[in-house]
Amino acid sequence: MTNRNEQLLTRAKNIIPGGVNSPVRAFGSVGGIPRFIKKAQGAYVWDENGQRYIDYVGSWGPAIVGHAHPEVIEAVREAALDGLSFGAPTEAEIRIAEEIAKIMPSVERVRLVSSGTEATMTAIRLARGYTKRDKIIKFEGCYHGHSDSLLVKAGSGLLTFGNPSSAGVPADFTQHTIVLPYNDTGSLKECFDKMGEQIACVILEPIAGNMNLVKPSQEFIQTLRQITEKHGTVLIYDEVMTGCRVALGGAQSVHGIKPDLTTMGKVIGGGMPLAAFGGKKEIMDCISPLGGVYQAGTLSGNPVAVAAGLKTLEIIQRAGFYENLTALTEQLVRGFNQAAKDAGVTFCADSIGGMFGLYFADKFPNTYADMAASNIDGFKQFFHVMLENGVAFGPSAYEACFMSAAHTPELVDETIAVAQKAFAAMAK
Ligand code: KE4
Repeated sequence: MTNRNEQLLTRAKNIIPGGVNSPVRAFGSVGGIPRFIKKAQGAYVWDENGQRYIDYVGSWGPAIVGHAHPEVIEAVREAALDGLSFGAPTEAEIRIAEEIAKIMPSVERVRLVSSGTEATMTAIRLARGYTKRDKIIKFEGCYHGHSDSLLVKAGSGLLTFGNPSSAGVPADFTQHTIVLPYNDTGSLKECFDKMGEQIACVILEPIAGNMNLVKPSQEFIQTLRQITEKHGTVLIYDEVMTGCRVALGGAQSVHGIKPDLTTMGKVIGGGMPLAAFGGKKEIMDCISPLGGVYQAGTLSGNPVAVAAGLKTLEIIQRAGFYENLTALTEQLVRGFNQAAKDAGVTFCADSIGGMFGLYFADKFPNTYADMAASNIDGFKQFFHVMLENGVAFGPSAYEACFMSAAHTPELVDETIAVAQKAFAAMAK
């Protein structure tokens, strides 16, 4: 059978770098041919060969209510009929801002942007403008989008400044970025003892998802809030992935922590280009036009994207939404753990809310190093057997997986049955 995916990849590569508009989609870290998706509905996606997959990528998080949810599509259709973009304020933007503040009480003021990268880039500029300090701290293994200050890998020494992790980023763009080990309270304290008064902000994934799912310790989270408070450093919770995903109120509601700024994306746009940053009024009032920290966007608060986001936020706040989502996720995790055990494959899975992690290791990772030490090749083998049998996960061992409300216990059982085949194949 001619493989449409292969044909399309060849054609795509003639005009789009790598044939994709975001690198992870190219299957570079798992090998094989990326699937060109023709359509998605509920818990399924179909590729250009007409092959159907039970989908646990969910567009990397946004599709939490299921793909092409009829109510969301209707909201988008209605909004589109009234025009696609005005470049002027609308009433709907007020409503979604009020919804976000209701869901995340730490957010007293919020501004909408079009991507998570924009949200984190601006939050850092805002923290620097507010504190009049230049240095920032991020953690190894956390991803916050592709703005220059954040494309940084750990420096040689523990407290040295980061080095660019991407070509095209001048070293002096990253000289103010300190990269510390995630979940390491000691190095955090050491860094603040040494230069706490110079740190504008700490930005982190409060529950990591870009080195696969990695949960921080209570000690690390508590220390972070205390030490930033003590030194007048802005604490930024990057909840682009965890917001409305691990719980309605995001990781901050799970931790019982009030960050100074929060960045959001993915779920709040329901699959359309919509993200946001927000937090303490005192800090947010530094943003233009009120303050001297500039930020802008032609499509910020786009009415069609806002319509998708508003309807998605309405659906996820219905009674029982997170109980059901969490139950489905835990059912899959239990089933995978049992299947791997039965097959004698070294594997474990963990979850929180509608987010889960698959690890080819004998224990849950606590750091990026733990993930890097896991059996990455094992994941690749598992990934392809699952894909060949109609189950799609993100094409990287370092990505978290996502459940949707459109999945059912029967679909999860079907997924577990495929995993039994995959683990059996691995055990041979
Ligand atoms: P975007 O610019 O891709 O909308 O958001 C960047 C971002 C910021 N913060 C966190 C915690 C994120 O997870 C992301 C983006 N996540 C990846 C998935 N790991 C997006 C997928 C991709 O890069 O294609």
